Amino acid sequence: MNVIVTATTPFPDQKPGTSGLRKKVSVFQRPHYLENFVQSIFDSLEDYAGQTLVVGGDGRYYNRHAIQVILRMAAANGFGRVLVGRDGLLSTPAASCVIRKHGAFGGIILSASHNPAGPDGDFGIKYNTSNGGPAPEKITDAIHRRSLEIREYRTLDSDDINLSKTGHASLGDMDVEVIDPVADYAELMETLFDFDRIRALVGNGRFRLCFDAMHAITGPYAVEILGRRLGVPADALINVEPKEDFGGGHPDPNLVYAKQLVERLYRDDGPDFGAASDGDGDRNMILGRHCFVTPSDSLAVLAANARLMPGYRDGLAGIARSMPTSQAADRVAEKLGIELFETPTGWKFFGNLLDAGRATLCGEESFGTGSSHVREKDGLWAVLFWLDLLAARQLPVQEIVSRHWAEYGRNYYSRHDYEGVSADGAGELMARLRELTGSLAGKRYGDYEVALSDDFSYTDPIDHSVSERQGIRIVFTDGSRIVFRLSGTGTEGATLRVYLERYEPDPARQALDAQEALADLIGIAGEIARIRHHTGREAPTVIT
Ligand code: G16
Repeated sequence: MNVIVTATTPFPDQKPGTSGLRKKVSVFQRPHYLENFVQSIFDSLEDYAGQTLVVGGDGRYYNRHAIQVILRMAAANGFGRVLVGRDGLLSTPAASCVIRKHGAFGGIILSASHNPAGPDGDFGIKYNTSNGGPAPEKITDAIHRRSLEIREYRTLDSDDINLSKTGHASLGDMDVEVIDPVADYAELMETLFDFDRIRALVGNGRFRLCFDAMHAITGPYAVEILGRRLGVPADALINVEPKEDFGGGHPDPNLVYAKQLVERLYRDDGPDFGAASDGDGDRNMILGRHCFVTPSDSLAVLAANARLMPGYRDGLAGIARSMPTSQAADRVAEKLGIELFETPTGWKFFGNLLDAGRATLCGEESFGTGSSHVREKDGLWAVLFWLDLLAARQLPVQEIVSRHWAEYGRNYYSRHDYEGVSADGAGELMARLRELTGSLAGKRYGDYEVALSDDFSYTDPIDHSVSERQGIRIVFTDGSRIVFRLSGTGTEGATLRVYLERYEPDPARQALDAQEALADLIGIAGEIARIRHHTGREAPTVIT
């Protein structure tokens, strides 16, 4: 085996964010940049000689090149086997599934999630551990520390491997197995949901749906699972051909970026059910005709109905949600008499709870829902869950949601994003809020009185690790909340996120438009944080 040791110097900016290292493609293309980070990952791990690594990505621009670099470096660093998706493809939840199913040591996932792709777009890389989940902070911190002192990396002098066909190849002493990226995942989905029941709904001649893969990774998964295994007609699956630049789009399944799908669902003759997934297949958006289900409500509805699904027939151990996610799921947990966990933003914080069997369903306002079946959020899983739910309850989406609100109350919810603002301005805004937190309790703003305000800190109930400064919370006496935090996934300037929530128990007052219902809180948020002053923006860039 011809190992080459290359001298290098550290880059100062390789600190993983909310979900791995995300940068512009041009940054990753700088000489040694990718190699430094990959070697820093390997250097932060122990005892992996001869072990199995899973590698795959969302197929965006630079995926092909990066996979070959990682394969060579994995061989040179002593891994025994790599499982890699055909054409270098693996959705994020499928990668998690493959790591778990094949007992791999860990995995490297190449994705910048929903961020645009192409030579001028974004790229990303993250490490997942043997439980299939994103590396916890302990490991990402170690990777970062290593990246600041790295002096050399190891690679092989060898040609690219042909990844276009499943089968085996050798790279030095390492076995490379090219696997079907969909098979293991599809098999797992069949154990969780009643495919016969979904097939009957989809084929009943009345029910119509539309799934939008946004030219990203879920295309092949949707074609196999929704199309071939469940009988969804081909014209109901749109943008299913994965493209390196996602067709020039922004594969973020929300009301702004999944425009084509939203327009279809808001037509009077639109489909009964609509859904979209993101660049790497872990996010989802759920729509009914003339109806958008917020991710927070989706988590609550799925939790309340979980026992209808074969995979969750025995009930849920607990529910976990990120702090900024609405408290809708809390009410379901209370009624079910199960634990509810409030974690910082980032799927990695659910890992310990899932591993310990304390939580079964998890969800985040950022269009992420998932369960203990893997250790990532899972877009297509959520779509199948909803389809099986519609099949079991035989009600329209809107009706399921309004009956849920009537029973539990409605948590009006919205997130306002100020994207690409100046990092200095956003930093000042947060610093000022942090100073204010101590003095806000008891203050009145119109009808609202502040009950509590702090910078959220989380102590993991399993390993007792502490994560501080996870977002400013302003909680009012009626349970309404405003949360401020800076995104940890952007690649340009800063993105300020403002999360707004108001609880309405009265069914007669649950049909307002969310922005209308939250108007007072939106005004209060602007006033307390002086958003216009610090960001120079009159309005948010994206409202979801
Ligand atoms: C990632 C994380 C999520 C997080 C989201 C938004 O999702 O896995 O846990 O909620 O980013 O994070 P932020 O608000 O810091 O931008 P994804 O789909 O981008 O991998």
